Amino acid sequence: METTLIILKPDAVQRGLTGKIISRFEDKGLQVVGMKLMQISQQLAATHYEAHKERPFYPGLVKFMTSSPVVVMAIRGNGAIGIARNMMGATFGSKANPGTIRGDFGVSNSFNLIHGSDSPEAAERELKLFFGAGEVLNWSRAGEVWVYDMSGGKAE
Ligand code: IDP
Ligand code: MG
Repeated sequence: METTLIILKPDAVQRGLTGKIISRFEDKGLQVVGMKLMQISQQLAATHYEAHKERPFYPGLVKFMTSSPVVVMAIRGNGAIGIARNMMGATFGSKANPGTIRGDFGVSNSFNLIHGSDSPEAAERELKLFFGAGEVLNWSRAGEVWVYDMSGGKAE
């Protein structure tokens, strides 16, 4: 099972879209194992986006991400990192396909509603940045056996 970091960005919270977006992950069958509303500090935004430090959009990105509360989520499932990225769609709503979160809920070339880790290495790093010890819960879903085929002893 993979766990990925999802951030519902300030525009998603301000536009009242968090419930709809969370529902998409639940409907898909992915499991929410961590979730909180928080305001991202300058320091945390800088660390999280350090790979983009030299990009022209970086100052605006940090300003946007720290401007208003976000919802951070840890989401788990087989292949959860790639599944979540596909559900998010292309980086901007103007280009993202219908049926994706960015494609269905946004039109901007800057505000884009959601972040998702793009690799197992990124997920591990980012989950540690946003969740402290004990904030990601290993809990059993009652309906797990109808989400995955468990007959072979593992989730398929
Ligand atoms: P991703 O979120 O789809 O992985 P990245 O290219 O990794 O996209 O960029 C990280 C974030 O930086 C984007 O989600 C978006 O918020 C912001 N960003 C990327 N490119 C631009 C741009 O050209 N203008 C404004 N913001 C941008
Ligand atoms: Mg990225």
